[in-house]
Amino acid sequence: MERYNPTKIEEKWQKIWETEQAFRAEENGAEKMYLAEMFPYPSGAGLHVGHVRNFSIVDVLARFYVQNGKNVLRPFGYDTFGLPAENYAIKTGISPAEATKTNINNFRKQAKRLGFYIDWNREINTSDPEYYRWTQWCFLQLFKKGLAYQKESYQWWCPNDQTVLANEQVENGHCWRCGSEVEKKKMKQWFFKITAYADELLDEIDQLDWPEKIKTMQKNWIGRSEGAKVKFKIKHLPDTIDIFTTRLDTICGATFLVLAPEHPKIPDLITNKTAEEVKNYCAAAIKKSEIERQENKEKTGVFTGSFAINPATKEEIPIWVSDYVLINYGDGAVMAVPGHDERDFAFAKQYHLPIKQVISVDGQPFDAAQWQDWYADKENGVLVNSNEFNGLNFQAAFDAIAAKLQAASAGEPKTQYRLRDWGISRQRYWGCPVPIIHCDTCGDVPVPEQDLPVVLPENVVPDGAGSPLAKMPEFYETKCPKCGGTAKRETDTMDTFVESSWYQFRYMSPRDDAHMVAPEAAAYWGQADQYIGGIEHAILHLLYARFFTKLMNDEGIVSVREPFKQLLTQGMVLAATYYRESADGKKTWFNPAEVRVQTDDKGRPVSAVLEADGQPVVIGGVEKMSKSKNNGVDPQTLIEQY
Ligand code: RRW
Ligand code: ZN
Repeated sequence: MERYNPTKIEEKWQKIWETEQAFRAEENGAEKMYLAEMFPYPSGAGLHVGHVRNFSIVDVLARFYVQNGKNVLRPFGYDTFGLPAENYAIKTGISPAEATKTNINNFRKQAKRLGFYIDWNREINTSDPEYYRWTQWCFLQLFKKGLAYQKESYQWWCPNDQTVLANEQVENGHCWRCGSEVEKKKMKQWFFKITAYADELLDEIDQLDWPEKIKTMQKNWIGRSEGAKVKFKIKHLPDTIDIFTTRLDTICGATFLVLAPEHPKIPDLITNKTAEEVKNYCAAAIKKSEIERQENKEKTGVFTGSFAINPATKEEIPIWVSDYVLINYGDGAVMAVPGHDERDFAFAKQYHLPIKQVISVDGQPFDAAQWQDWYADKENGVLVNSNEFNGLNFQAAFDAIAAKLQAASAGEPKTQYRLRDWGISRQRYWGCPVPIIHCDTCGDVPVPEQDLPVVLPENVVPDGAGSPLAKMPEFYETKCPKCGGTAKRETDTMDTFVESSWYQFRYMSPRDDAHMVAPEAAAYWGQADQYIGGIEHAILHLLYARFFTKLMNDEGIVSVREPFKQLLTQGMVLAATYYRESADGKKTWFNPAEVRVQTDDKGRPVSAVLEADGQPVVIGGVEKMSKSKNNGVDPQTLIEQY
């Protein structure tokens, strides 16, 4: 019998699919089915088998639903802005725009060769000005509502390269590029106010047909906690230190305060005697990463020299500084309750600060020599050593103490989130320009809508040292749209995740030059019925896409409040490993493409030989594709073979 020969058959059909536009989707009133994968960064290496697996799952579904009479939309596009493309340009000297073109052509060719069910009329590329003009337009709507704003925040800064570094570009406190020691620098950055949607983003998770694991990850990321805000009066000043706590019941056991080294009130608290030590401590702490600071190591800290008044006990308690407190959680200050919080306990031990028991569980003896897990028990404890609150359980104590503080204007119940506003500024070239003009007279002026897009100059090869845009007067020199005076264009570009937050809607009307999304198309396609992609995007991308959907729905652009009805996440692609071992135990790994495998009648591998010499190799385990095991497979080889 003749074997199925794909190379003989596929070419003919792929031509027919192309000329007849067989996979074209139209808004035709039939029952729709919108399927999408997480669109690729088109790298120079071509499609990875991980891409092929991801896109094949979508493909199978598309063909299945077509056979079932659904009107299937399966678009495709490229996520082209970002650091990898910029770094590739720095390395090769080829402009990102140029490299992107080549890479897209290659990706498209490979996707067509795979015969994917794709409506090629809807192809998008996020670095195309016709695409990102709508990202800019959306930014302007957010700016008008105060949902896009500028704020000072700490950034990693390389003093040698004069550039901001992303967290992942800092290696042990040194610049990944030049090796110089990096600094934290306070800089004005653009933010999207995702926290304004924290409650909705959290509450609607339960309605999604998504894997439970992903839903939990999103919930934890948003991290809502109910607690209270408390004002501790500073003893020698008409001012307070504000803290957030989820354990207001333990306030009578707060024996000291701890501030983050970045806390803005530290300069008011230091004394002649403590100033130098505190300043040195803060300067060193600010250089550490958050991860380093949160590690379970010996606590360090320094006394400011000042005291605060505990509003529940009226006791004077010392104000300390320690790097285990982070500036961007809560108010960058905690009331330390060493009797009932493990980290505060460790800190109190280290510096011989008083440890006071205020919760008792079943009369068990409290031992300040060693931490016990039940000290943190919120369910079973009642208050002791807490004056009029003695004997109350958690909730009763919380309510009574909150009422007392509220009456004295010293605190109130508060909901706090782990989620922070989304910093979208990048002092980088290869991204969507922020459409703002800075005028000395008028302040931050939005670029008028009719002047969009603010086009990113394309013939630029970045050198990695600072933003090229900030060095291009032909880009930043401009006139103020309000007063006509000399003004400066914003040179920050946006985080790549901004583009990928709304592309699933642009697919609905990719060539519309009057709308971000055409209203009829938005109404018909609604949301993606099924979205498929890697687990690495479980938190940020999916959260940002959900946030943008809510923004766009509030603007009346789309008809839904969630972007993806159903979600399928994929993990790693695995492959067989093959090796030979030399006498001294050194292993040499062979790529599956170089190996011929003999199988038994059930198709199970029994032995393998190297094609090159016909000699046996050992069949190793099936493992995650990696360079070290040499088991990566170029999809091109597989396409040709199968
Ligand atoms: N452009 C972004 C992106 O991740 C997506 C935006 C929506 C933010 C496994 C999958 C392995 C990846 C190895 C290798 C994602 C892979 C899709 C791989 C696009 C997977 C790619 N672009 N899953 N993928 N290489 O080009 O998870 O075991 O990096 O769903 O392909 O990946 S991307
Ligand atoms: Zn002006």
